[in-house]
Amino acid sequence: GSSSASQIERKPLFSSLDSKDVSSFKEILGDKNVVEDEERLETANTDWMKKYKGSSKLMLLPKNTEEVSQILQYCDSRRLAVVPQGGNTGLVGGSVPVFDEVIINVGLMNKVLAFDEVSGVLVCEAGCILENLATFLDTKGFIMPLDLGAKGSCHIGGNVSTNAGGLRLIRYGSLHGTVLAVTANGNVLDMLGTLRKDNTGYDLKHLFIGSEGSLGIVTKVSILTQPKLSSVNLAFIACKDYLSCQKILVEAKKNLGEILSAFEFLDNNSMDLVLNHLDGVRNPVSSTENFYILIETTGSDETNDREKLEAFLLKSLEKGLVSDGVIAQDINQASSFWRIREGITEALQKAGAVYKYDLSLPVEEIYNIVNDLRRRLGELANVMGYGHLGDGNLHLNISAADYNDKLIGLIEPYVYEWTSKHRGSISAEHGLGVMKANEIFYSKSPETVAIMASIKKLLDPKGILNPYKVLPHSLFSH
Ligand code: FAD
Ligand code: 2HG
Ligand code: ZN
Repeated sequence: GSSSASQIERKPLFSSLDSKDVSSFKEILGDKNVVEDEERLETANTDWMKKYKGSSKLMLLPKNTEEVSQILQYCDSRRLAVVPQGGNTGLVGGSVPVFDEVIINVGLMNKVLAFDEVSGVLVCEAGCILENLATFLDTKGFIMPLDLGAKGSCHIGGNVSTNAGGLRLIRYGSLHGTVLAVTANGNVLDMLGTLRKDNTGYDLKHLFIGSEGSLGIVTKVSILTQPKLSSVNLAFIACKDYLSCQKILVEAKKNLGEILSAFEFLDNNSMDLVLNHLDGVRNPVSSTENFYILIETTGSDETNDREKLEAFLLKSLEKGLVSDGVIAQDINQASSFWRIREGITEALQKAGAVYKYDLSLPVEEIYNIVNDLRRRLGELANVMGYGHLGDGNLHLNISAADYNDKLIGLIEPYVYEWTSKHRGSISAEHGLGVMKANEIFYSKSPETVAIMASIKKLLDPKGILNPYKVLPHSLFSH
């Protein structure tokens, strides 16, 4: 288990589930959607990394907003703690119970409710799987404004609740810009607008975007999608040093700006890991280098866009910024390039124990922390750096044979202090979950956290929504 999660104690003020509760839930949801089956609970109690494990005895599967509202009212009256769960792909232990919290999974709420082909606004239920939405939109000639490696399992409600970033943020911005509204519960708050502009008071939906299930359950989402453009190109390039990576980023923004749709990087340790642990993957460029970059462009002028990317690559080669590079010839080759970048998380999982950090840092500092940590850990672990370079987001991953206190002691608080010193964020896109709830002060001032705690108390006075997550436990001792 993880060291920080195992130091938490169950709050005695929460009730324990009894048979009367189970009958009440069955009355609300019907027998079938009140899950007590041990095997299904084992899966739902365990996170994607198999690092965090709860001991919930019950999972509830509501079919609509009204049912969610009834369950939450019941839990609130009984002071039963709950954990909202989506696709359970979160990487900070936020989506599984810490103790015996009732799991509420909105996976049955998976209908598209409306799509407007003029505005591109999609309205759907929170349990829709991201990839299914993308497939639906494809038939209409549109794309989702976000894309991530977990698309086959993660829910749009989970994406909104974590304010997931991913591979397209550089182009379409964060969900704070694209999600038009969410409906959250306890009391049903209907914020499901489809307007692009609406300045009538505080925009409360933003509180729910990225709140990780601590303020309410998102049941519906309305999101601005983008027209699917005809020309998508992808370059995979190799670079000798980190300084060149930075220069390529600056050049790419300058020369490809209006068509740039992704700028991702990985170091050679990450590449090695993927080559060793995933089947059918090979290095697209002939040479082994210290860094690899993926540059994707999306535009509407097929000849011009491709020539532009080719010219960019050529110029970068001439300038010596790039030592080798290829442009994908077709969709299959493009997906094989993406497989390398998107497969790192899976490869890490196969390689052993993973210590995962998700940092925002000034771009020029990003690789310094990787080098510093490598020096610090020496032979004890394999340190990998990769991520969304175009957004200043480093995924710092440390792979070792097992989880042990010695290693944790060398990594934390070192990584958090380093990040804080450079005014970075200790969670760029994955959230705080249970892993970093107590570390929030490395990135937020006490005054800010105090206001967050007041908002939490206002919307969830009994603290039943996803306890032990997001905010420090010390703030909610009673
Ligand atoms: P879960 O994991 O089930 O839940 C995540 C959090 O949201 C929990 O705190 C949970 O309580 C809460 N929650 C879920 N649904 C609801 C709801 N309906 N209402 C209220 N709260 C809810 N993340 C990125 O940002 N960018 C990436 O590029 C990225 N790539 C990934 C690649 C892989 C291979 C994997 C395994 C994960 C990746 N992630 C990434 C992390 C994860 O996929 C995202 O955080 C995703 O948004 C979580 O969605 P989910 O439906 O699985 O939510
Ligand atoms: C990604 O960008 C995800 O691949 C996962 O955010 C990162 O596993 C990680 O650290
Ligand atoms: Zn990421």
